Amino acid sequence: MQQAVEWNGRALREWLQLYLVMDMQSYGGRTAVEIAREAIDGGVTMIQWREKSQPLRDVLEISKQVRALCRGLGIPFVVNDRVDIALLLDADGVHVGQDDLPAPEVRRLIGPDRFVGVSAGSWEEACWALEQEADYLGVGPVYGTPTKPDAGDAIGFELLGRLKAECSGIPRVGIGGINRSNAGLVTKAGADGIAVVSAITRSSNPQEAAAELKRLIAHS
Ligand code: TZP
Ligand code: MG
Repeated sequence: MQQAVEWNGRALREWLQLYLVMDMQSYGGRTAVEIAREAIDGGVTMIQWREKSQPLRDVLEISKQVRALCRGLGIPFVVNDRVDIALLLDADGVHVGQDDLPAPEVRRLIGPDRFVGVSAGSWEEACWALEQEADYLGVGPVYGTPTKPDAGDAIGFELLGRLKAECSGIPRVGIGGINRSNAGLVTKAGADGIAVVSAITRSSNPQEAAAELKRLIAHS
């Protein structure tokens, strides 16, 4: 089996620039694989597979295709929560929330060649993730979002700013309600990049949507 991508903190910061978080839903006549392909063509720098509701045999079938696409195009592929699926797909990384397997346990399972991202919505959660030696932080929800109704209240920019000032060594990506109207503000506030679901997957043109977001963060 091919090795996972070579990674380090610097590579992670680059991959976090425009991080697409997606599930297996089709939209606008496009399959998930087509959405991923167009998004990568538009400039997406990393993909997280986050599928929580579908039967696992279907999840595996579609996620294998997205994984293969990413591998072919040199785009890192991350699995949300499911270490078993990450291992089956030979993913490059795993992303966990505060209530999922702790990062050190994830690392024990996936080995040193893959990275672990952890979600944080407060300073305390970020400190905990740092103690757990997370490789990057997903910070949010920056804005409220219907995509994840249980994400909690919007936290705004304060945590991103504080992390930049006090923990600049940890790569961090903002998530939650980010779109073309606010993307530049998130990177300006201290994020290395933005993670989005609907701004790309629910766009009538995922490639253009990704390209526009990329332009906005590049000029922030
Ligand atoms: N974690 C915090 S908010 C969120 C996740 C997975 C959903 C973000 O979705 P959208 O559509 O980009 O607001
Ligand atoms: Mg989770």
